[in-house]
Amino acid sequence: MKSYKRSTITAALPYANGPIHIGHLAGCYLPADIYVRYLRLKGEEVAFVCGSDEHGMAITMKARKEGVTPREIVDRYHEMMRDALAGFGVQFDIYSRTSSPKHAEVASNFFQTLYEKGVFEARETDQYYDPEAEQFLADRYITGTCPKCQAPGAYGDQCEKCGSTLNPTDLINPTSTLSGSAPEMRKTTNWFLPLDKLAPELRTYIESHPEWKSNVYGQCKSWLDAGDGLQPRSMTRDLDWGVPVPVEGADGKVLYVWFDAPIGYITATQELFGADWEKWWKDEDTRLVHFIGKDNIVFHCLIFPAILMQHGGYILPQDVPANEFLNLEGEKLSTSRNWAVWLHEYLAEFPGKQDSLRYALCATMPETKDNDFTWADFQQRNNSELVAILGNLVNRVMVLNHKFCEGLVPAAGSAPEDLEALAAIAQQSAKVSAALDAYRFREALTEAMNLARVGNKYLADAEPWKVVKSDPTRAAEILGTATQIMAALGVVFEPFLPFSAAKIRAMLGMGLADWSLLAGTRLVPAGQTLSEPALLFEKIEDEAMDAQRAKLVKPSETDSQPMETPAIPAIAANIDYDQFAGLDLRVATILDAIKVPKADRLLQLTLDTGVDRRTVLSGIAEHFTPEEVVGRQVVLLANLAPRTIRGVESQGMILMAENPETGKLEFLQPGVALPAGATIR
Ligand code: B3M
Ligand code: ZN
Repeated sequence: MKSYKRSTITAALPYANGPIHIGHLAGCYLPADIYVRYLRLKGEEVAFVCGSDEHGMAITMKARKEGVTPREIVDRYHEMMRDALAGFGVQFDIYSRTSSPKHAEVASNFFQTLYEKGVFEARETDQYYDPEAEQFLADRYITGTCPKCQAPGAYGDQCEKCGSTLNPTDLINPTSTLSGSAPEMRKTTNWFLPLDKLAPELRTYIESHPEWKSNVYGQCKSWLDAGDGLQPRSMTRDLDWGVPVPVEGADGKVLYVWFDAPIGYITATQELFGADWEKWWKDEDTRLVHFIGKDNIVFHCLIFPAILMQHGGYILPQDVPANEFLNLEGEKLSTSRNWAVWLHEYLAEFPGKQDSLRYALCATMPETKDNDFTWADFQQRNNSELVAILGNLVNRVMVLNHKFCEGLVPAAGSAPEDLEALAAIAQQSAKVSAALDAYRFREALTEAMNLARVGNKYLADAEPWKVVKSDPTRAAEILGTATQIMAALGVVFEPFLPFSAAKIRAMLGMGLADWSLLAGTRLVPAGQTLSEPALLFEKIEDEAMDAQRAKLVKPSETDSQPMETPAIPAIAANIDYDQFAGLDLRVATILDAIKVPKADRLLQLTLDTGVDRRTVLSGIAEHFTPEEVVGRQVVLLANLAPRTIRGVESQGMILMAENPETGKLEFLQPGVALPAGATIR
């Protein structure tokens, strides 16, 4: 591999439209921070830049939903995100923001350079325009009926019901979400980056990096190899929030957020280094690495490199170690449903336990495929690994040193078993290095923990607490050996568990961590004074985990904001009578109801159908308690094919009406009490 002098490391600029959750942390900020800390421990020159992405639809939609200005939104979340990431020890050299005047200047100049080089193709297109709101409508601002599945409420770019990708013109009965009026077609000019023409150069670039993670390389190749190849993409938008397009005749247009956001990395670097910034972006001896989530791959591997190539004078990303997605308790993380663990809440609820979450997230990091975070796994990793392995070793060494060695570091031994244990320091840290060099964070963490396991096994076998009775000199040698392993843990865990590693080093009176120490076997000098043992990790009890799981169903702060006037869904496409006649709808009585464990939305109902007794799972637990539903008459779709959910077979479906104003579900009930089994036609 080519050697390099320095590294510019970036982590994706999070949209300033909401707080940060564990998916963001595990996806890119944690791996980036681990990697940067590791490079710094090796004494390498690193710039670690990040900041808030404050432009684009993500921001304007949120502002509209809350009835405030985009500025209010980005100011609120910029601070929140910055503080949450800092709270977890993510050590950026700068955390900037893209709504700054400086960034507008840098991004604008970039655009202008490309414009003057004739890179862009101006294209006139037809676009929906809302005459009442006097605005062109971005895809997300248009809803209508999906042409594929007939579901109402599909967006201009996608139907969330059937997942189809759409164009706004595909929608049946399009409606502007800004004013509720029917949009009209108008012509507009935008500037396109001709990715189709740039494809050969991009292909050469991508194919020069077969060493990239296979999920990243594979995604790039599939974009390049797609049937119709790369398509020109507009780098400007008809929108009033963003960096104005610095071209005549572009009034009311701003730079596409994915044009300006990656340039935000460059702006941040300029803010950090002033006049000295260029070597971080223009020197062939600099390595540029982007940490991102998988949904950002095309932008960092194809579009941003295309922009950099066309500008000229810039290095290209040398690696883009993107992660896949993290799920939570078996479901996709969702901001709008509040199915998430928010970093600011974790920091408030588990003070001093940042490393527990860093550890659990690193251990379940979605490196090559989507992965699941559960509180049970978090608790188990904290209690059985951090407390029982790492914490236990450190605590034993400290307590025994104080008890038998007057609180001073004893000299390590040189018996074969001592040397073998000490050799594990270099062996394990080499494995950690190799894994980190290849962005295999989970493996790196496992190998670091294995060093603590070596230390525990060594102590358990050598039993200094017994040996001390007959041979105090030997007992001191054993403890001296174990103390060096503890010291190594204070270095090797620094990238992963920075708070705890610093405590370990402080207990031993060690200075700053330095990876080169791990090549040796004497990391702390004998005779050095130890400080008092400090608690590294605490056991986490079941109650705390139950409380976290219970929180997952609570409607979010953002969801309880007054919603936009609800859209009454349009009538779906016609079906014929036979399709209707196939439904066996019956009146049934709820005999019993219980909550389904670990499924916060489900009630398990026992029904009397007049014909039989059966079990039906119903997603109504957020709306009704079991007590509230027992005894009710309901309408049951009785001939729906049974489905097994959470190990329980559900034999039918209860019909519910959804109140469009509140989203609350209500039962359908016959106007008079009827015998169970009555048919509905
Ligand atoms: N803000 C998308 C995201 O948060 C976007 C990343 C920008 S990186 C230059 O997923
Ligand atoms: Zn659809």
